[in-house]
Amino acid sequence: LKNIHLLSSDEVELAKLLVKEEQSHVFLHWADPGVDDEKKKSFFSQISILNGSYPGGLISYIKNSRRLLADSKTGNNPYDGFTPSVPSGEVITFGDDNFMMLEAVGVKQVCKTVFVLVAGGLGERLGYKGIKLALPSESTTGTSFLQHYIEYILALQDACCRVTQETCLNKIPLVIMTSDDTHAATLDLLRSNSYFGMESTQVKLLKQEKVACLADNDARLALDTKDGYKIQTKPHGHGDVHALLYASGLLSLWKDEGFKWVFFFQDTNALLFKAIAVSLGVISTKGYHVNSLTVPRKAKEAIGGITKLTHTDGRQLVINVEYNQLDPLLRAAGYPEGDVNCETGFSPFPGNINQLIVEMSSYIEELTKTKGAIAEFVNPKYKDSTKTCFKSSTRLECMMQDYPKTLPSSSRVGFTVMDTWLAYAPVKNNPEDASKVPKGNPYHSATSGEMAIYRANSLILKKAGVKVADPVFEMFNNQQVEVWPRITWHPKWGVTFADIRNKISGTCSISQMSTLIIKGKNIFLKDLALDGALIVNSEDDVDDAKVLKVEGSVKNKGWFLQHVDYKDDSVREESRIRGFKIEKNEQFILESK
Ligand code: UGB
Repeated sequence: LKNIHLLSSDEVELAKLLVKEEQSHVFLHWADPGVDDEKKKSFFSQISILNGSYPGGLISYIKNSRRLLADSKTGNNPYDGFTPSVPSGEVITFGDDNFMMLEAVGVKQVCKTVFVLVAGGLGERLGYKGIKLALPSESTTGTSFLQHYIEYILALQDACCRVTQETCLNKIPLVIMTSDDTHAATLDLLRSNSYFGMESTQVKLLKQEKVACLADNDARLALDTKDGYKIQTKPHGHGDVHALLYASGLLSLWKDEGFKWVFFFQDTNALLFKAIAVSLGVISTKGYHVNSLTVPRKAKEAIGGITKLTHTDGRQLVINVEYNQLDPLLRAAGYPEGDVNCETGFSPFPGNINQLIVEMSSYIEELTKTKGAIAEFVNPKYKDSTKTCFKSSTRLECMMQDYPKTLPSSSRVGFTVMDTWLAYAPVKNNPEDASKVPKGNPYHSATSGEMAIYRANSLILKKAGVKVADPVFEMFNNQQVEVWPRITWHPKWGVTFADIRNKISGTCSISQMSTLIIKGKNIFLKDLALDGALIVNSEDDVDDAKVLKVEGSVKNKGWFLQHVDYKDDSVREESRIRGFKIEKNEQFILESK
């Protein structure tokens, strides 16, 4: 009360509400007026951010925390009353007739799609010093994840305009959710690279705020131990993206401009755009409100499992059950072995890859009801089995894939299962942790993420008729990986399989030691026999009619993967975390003039 004159009337109201919610401990130690006044003001600046960025405000956050902490203490299972079973979805086989049909339908939907990238995570498991979006997705060109994503979106936009015979009036919007940990570096990466060719107005950054930490089961806010005028905060999770989109007011504007779909994706999966057209084909032909993209999942793999849940009261929903919850849920439901592989060698529950497509109108309708609030959870680490004290403060969390949890049961929530090699190879684990994943499970490291790009591109060209040599096995950073020829192309060369197939003719072959980098759009491979390194560059951005034919035999000493030790500080971190760098011996460069 002695300090009341320092506060605005809104702040006084909020302070009263906090005291009523048993949070007076955050004020009790305040010094007399005249001492630490600036700190007191900044305390309220922080409080007003925490209050404004949570749907329903800080008081709702405290009430929700108390409820979830009580559930956690009594061991209430959020899945009580639900029986899990294996759902059925649309299974896609790359390159077959159904795939080609869906891809052709889907590519026409691209210019009606808003792309939303969640990139607020610090990437603690990877331990890379920079933001993950700045990490090269592969080493032959050094293209960063963000550059790769933007170039894909632009190429998709171009492909859509070509097939619909329209010049799209709307440039595809790209929203990037950042956080205090990633915002400045993301903006800097965009600005210093001229938005990688995208118009700056196409890109919208929405910054998520952290949430208050909780000190005990009564949801008392945790004060910073060094600065008593600060609340400890931690990330709330990728589920914030829905509340931020709702609060931005952008959804209705996009709907009015004719956008129909919102596609959510995460920060380090270089393969994800290879299946985007086909996934849009699925949602538009099936009339789903939500299409969740999945891949076959190894039991206990650290990705959620898409599960059908049937409640004793008859309710049913198809939803992601996070990896740490799937095993206990199955055991409790009478599967004594829990999360195990079935006869296919995979878990029967398809793996969530956090790529979701939602239909715009129903999405806006739902967010208008919920304001974007997503089902939350709390995961306190207790000191002992009495569950009365925490080892360290905790907070509520939420996940973007939980969006369907609040949808009415009439909603059509579907999922699409795609080949892992085509759609999913994230970079999440540091070399040491990756080398310890159970045998047969994916590493999800920078090494495996890069090798997956070469494998996917090799398999796509193989399917298009090119004789691509088989891979060899090699160990990098204690991870055994398949090494295919290092084939990369700029997305404008081909964003659909139909496009790519049209650019290959005759008898083409690529040996295992080869590197092929295709940088232009109108490049056609005919009777190419490659045994070495070949870089093809055409200036078709300047002259669309320009065509470059790549024919005949190319043989040279090529490029090699030179092993590096991840502990060797003299090597760049970007190379160390994958366990190799590229040694360029000899290459042939073909350019259209
Ligand atoms: N992210 C944010 O933008 N904000 C945050 O507060 C946190 C993260 P992680 P996670 O596909 O492999 C998810 O940490 O959460 C962004 C699914 O829940 O890499 O452990 C972050 O920048 C899981 O079901 O993943 O696991 C990144 O882009 C499974 O699908 C994204 O959110 C798993 O991803 C994911 O964050 C997976």
